[in-house]
Amino acid sequence: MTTYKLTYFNLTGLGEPIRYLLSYGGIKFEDHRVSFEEWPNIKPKMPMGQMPVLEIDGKQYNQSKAILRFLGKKFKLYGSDDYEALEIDAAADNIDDLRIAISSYYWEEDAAQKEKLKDTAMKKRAFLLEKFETQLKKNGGYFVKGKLSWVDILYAAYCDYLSNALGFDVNKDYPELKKLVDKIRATPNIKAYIEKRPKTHL
Ligand SMILES: N[C@@H](CCC(=O)N[C@@H](CS)C(=O)NCC(=O)O)C(=O)O
Repeated sequence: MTTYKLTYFNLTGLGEPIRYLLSYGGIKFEDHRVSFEEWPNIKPKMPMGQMPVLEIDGKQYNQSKAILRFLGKKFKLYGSDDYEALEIDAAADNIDDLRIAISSYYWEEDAAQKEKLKDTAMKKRAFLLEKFETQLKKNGGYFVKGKLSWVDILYAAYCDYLSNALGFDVNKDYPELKKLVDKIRATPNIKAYIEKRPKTHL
């Protein structure tokens, strides 16, 4: 039997979409969570010195989006043709633009710079979520072509991180996005994972 081991910090972040997707696909995996104290010893053992890393039968694979695409193909969640796959990829990059803006603000330590980055992140959120909300309305409640794809799962999984970083529900005032996230979190395998995962601040 193929074995899967995901190594990431004890956070949602970039690891969580992979955890959601593996759970969705009914794949049992070792959820290896590394503490910040352990990380310096583990870093040199990672292919690019970063996480998440998914080991499949002992072979390490890095880059979260590459892993999501691989799993998306495996679970038939990557559109019906190359054009749909292109739209799914674009949606994932649009969502990443939001994550990067919020993440840069959250991790900034200089108070003045943090204020500036907060303003940028809030503007980016308003702009992008308006666009995503319209996209979902046009696509029957999903990002692409009225059906579930890995990018919907990516978004739902990122919302844990984004909401915690902002200190409020990132989808507040965006009912279509909220509905999508609730629907994905209610999927039986993902719901079971959420119920058993460790509670983390981010
Ligand atoms: N593009 C990479 C980014 C990976 C990344 O930035 N990982 C961060 C955690 S979210 C990390 O390992 N940071 C610790 C370090 O760089 O030492 C991906 O999507 O997997």
